[in-house]
Amino acid sequence: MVKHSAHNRLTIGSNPVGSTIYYYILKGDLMKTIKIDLSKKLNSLEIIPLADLHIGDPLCDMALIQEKIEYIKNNENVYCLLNGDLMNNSTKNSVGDVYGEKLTPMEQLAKVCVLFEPIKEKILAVTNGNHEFRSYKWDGVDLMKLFCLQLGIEDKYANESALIFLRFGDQGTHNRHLPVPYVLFVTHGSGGGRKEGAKAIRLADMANIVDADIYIHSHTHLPMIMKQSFYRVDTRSSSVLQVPKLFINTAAMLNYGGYGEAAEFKPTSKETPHLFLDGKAKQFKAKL
Ligand SMILES: [Mn+2]
Repeated sequence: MVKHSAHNRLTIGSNPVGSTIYYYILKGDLMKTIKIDLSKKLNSLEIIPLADLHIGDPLCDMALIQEKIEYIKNNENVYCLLNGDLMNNSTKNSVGDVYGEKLTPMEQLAKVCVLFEPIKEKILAVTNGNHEFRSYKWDGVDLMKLFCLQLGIEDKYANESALIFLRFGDQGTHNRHLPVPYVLFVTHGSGGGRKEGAKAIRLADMANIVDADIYIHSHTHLPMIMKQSFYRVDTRSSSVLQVPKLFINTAAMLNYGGYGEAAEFKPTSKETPHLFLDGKAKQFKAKL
């Protein structure tokens, strides 16, 4: 029996030990949605989007990555999103310096598993980057899916983009103590364009795909925050509301040199924006 569930997956039969086998749709017309309900006691949330770590690249700033992970681990209200290119994954068939890698692809996968295991409960979503996708493209092995299976967080895996329905906090007596709802749209991003304007367009274009409160994009290695506004319609009450939309582009955790220097890219900043959500009323901002 094939049944379509609300979580974007097909449920097909049962395995011999009785638990259900899930077959995720790799390519489909449904967007991956992730529903997360956190504590009503949280007054605020700080979310660090981590992407473009490029672990395995000799220029990867491992000390900075470890510092971020420690910060997430040691602060109750700090969570993270993993938005692709965690691994550098230079392979025989890919562009990139396969001979210059500090770790083999297998060692890189093991490293990300060990690094993120202590904070696995605090990972809100995991998307694929183009560097991880190389292994799927050539050999059909999805490295980020393996990472999620290893950590037991398959529910946080998104093949491409993820639409996150996040609720936490308490809106108080006047709002029946409901949690504050936020919608985040997260994708690694793709394609080139070296100028700041082209990178900003890639980020802003996310709003053409789906209506969300916060958009998070990576890949272009330019830390950036911008805010726009939008008229959101509510068909049930036949009303329209002007709402803010926040756009975040993440930084890469790479030092300057290598491919970037050879291709005459500018040195980039390794500081990445942090997202702050309020737990009493719907308010959000990012800081860089
Ligand atoms: Mn990328």
